[in-house]
Amino acid sequence: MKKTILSLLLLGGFSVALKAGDTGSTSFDQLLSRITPVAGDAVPAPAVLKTVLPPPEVDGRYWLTVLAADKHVRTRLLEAGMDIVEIMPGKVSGFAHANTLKLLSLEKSMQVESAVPMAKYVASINKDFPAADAVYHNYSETTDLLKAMASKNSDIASVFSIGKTYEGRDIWCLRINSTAKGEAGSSKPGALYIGNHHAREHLSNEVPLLFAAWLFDHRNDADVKQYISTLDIYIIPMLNGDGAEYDIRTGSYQSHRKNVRVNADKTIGVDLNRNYDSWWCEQGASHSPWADTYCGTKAFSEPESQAIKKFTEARPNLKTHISYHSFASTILYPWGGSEEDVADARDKQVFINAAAQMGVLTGYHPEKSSDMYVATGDSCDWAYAAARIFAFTFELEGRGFYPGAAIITNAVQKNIKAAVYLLSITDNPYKVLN
Ligand code: 0X9
Ligand code: ZN
Repeated sequence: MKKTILSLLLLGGFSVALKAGDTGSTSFDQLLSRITPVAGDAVPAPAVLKTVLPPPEVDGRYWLTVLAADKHVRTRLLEAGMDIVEIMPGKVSGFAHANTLKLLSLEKSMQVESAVPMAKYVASINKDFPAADAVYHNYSETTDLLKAMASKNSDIASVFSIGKTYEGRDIWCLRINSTAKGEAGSSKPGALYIGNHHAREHLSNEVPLLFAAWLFDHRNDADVKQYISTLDIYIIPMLNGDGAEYDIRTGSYQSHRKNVRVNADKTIGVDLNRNYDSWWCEQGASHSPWADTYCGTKAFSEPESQAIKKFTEARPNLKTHISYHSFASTILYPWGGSEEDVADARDKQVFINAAAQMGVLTGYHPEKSSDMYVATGDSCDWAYAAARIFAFTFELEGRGFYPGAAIITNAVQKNIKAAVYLLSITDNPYKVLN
């Protein structure tokens, strides 16, 4: 038989479509109304792809579809170096290096149906949440919503980038302040909410993002109005946009925790919550690049943690902070990197009292961070040590990193109460001692 390459199908451009029911609304109630409970077990099916893909820029492979009538052909394909991922009637698809493609094109009995360069393949596949979790906001949807909210509330809100991620995405910050916009300084007491240090903890983006939507909807309530006019409120819902996108880019979750730095050994990622300069990499962290708790080559080696450092140091008015993670239903306070309590007895009591109160509001368990485990280099230890910010790690609820869409409404509603409580003490956290 003649050497046959039936077709080389190169996929063209790919654009992210609005999800069904997405009206572009910024209203909190409408955003929540898009969330329909998922019946049964909300944890999605196992990943279809068996391989965790490296980012396209470090990959010289193709996504191939090759005619394969039976297991014997499949065996030959494996011998030619193909990584078979999907077996379909009469054909298979999978990854293959350029050399494998060359071998197959010389082999008369092999018929390559399509060969898509890796970069195009990665750009073309689903690149979004699995359908059941479509209400979660990916990077572009998060960006769009932040900008839409700021533009609809331009008298009190602005959006600016605090820096770029490893892959060059903007790290967006929504600011709510009735007098200062963008990066302009303010002497009003500041509250900072950050989500998504960890890529797979997608609920940790939803909570601060929808808290922002709620604040705008309730901007005329007496208490909210007062916070907006007297405080400097910052919301950075998706710190690790690269990781969040990496986690969903195949349409099946990749359980990715870290950012997407390509390490010296070609493994992917640094754990951003081990990369801050607070007893960096002494305990509960790893120097091994392949480890999920890899602390990086030095403190603040990563653009994402550097951006938070720069942001925080430029704003001495910051008083309170929540860093959202998932999942343990806990509210954690320093120290996390030491079994000691914070040295200042008043500060310690502020942490205990405020965490207890937010525990009542959420049903989460308040405790010292290191009571969960000792881990150095986390963001909240650093924020308190470097700037005396009353910084809390919230481990949101869920039975896993992918708790499904149905969990969002409840998680957001209870966390709004705690987030508003934090605003209520931001002018003077010590009032919780009274
Ligand atoms: O390990 C972490 O970074 C956080 N848990 S997670 O499952 N979201 O990864 C907890 C951080 C709490 N801080 C310390 N114990 N130091
Ligand atoms: Zn986390």
